[in-house]
Amino acid sequence: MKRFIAALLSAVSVFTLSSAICVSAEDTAVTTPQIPENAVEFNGSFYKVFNDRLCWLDAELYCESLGGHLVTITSQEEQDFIESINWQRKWIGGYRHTGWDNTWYWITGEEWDYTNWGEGEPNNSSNVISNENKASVWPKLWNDLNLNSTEQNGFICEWDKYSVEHVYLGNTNDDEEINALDASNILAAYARKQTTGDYGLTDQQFYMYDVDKNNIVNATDASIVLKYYADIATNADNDHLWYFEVTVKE
Ligand SMILES: [Ca+2]
Ligand SMILES: [Ca+2]
Ligand SMILES: [Ca+2]
Ligand SMILES: [Ca+2]
Repeated sequence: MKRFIAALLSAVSVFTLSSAICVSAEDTAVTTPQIPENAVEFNGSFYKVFNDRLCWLDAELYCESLGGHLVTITSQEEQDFIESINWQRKWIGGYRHTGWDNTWYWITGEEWDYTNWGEGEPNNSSNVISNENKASVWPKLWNDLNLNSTEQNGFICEWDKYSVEHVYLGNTNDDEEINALDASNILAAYARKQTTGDYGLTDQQFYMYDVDKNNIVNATDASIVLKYYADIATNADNDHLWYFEVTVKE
């Protein structure tokens, strides 16, 4: 199962559909899904076609501002569904990573496995504008286009299946308890950082270890854990202090 934790504590930016030229990303924080009422459900995910002519990046930022992303088409079934709701040229969430290995990726990190390119595509060129590294449906088969291409006339957002879960911030070892072991794990990560320059934590672990959300894992986080542990020990009702809700992508 594919899962990641959306950072609810992040500031949520407001993004409007007024922009026609590609502008920079100011805040791409993942936010709680705000799925439009008229989005269409398929296989647990929701989809909506937008007919606004944005550049690829602005289209992705708009989807993100609603807690979604540009559609990722990872199976023939999903492709068939997209064809059933779209009869125009639209951006989708595929891009060629020109600054890395020059191969194609989905914006969500899903496996780039299924493809549905049109004949001769991706060709990284057209008679309109070159340097094509963003994917579109054209309207069915895929075509690579330039980021700022005006050859398409909209985009498709997707919202994945989410559930809301309670997470214990400070719980470093995926059990059901916050206790002294968690504090010592936090101190160990802090010590690793001091000696090797690296916490040795995954992004998700870092999120759990950094209890006070100041982007540093250190003794303060461990001391907060110990205080909460003491509170729980002396007053069982206090364990609700540890819950916070996160949206979990399934
Ligand atoms: Ca998808
Ligand atoms: Ca092309
Ligand atoms: Ca624990
Ligand atoms: Ca911290």
